[in-house]
Amino acid sequence: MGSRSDWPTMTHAAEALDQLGVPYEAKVVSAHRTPQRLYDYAASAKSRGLKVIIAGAGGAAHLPGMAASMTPLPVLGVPVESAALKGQDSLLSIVQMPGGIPVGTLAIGKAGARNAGLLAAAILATSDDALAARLDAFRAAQTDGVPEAVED
Ligand code: RP5
Repeated sequence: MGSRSDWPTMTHAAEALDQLGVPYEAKVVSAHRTPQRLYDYAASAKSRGLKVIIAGAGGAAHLPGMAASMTPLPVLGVPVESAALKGQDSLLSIVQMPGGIPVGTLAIGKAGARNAGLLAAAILATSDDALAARLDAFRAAQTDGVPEAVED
């Protein structure tokens, strides 16, 4: 994520990964304030054994696109809600990638972060049967948890 201030949002991605037993690392890597750290992180991600990158950032959110430009790994972008424009700026700057370097962009804020965790797990589950089974169980439990009646 681009800042420690993104963690209250991005922790929802971490929670989803925890729930599904997917190991991860959580780091602050700013495209604007720590460009060399971003270069080092993205350029070494695949050789360090990472499989998917979730990049959350707000405002003029260059982190996901810049990370995607420097790694062949799939990059999922989470637009963090900004104070000035409520994350519209984050969303548009992440989703409007020019053709050639894709970023899979999620919803603004908490839902997007949670879904980024779930989507990362789904990507990993295509080559991990045990994780696929955990994901199926999670989805079934979620379905079971939705009562049809409007009240008890
Ligand atoms: C972005 O600027 C970060 O991703 C964060 O969402 C936003 C504001 O950062 P802080 O000023 O709170 O550190 O780079």
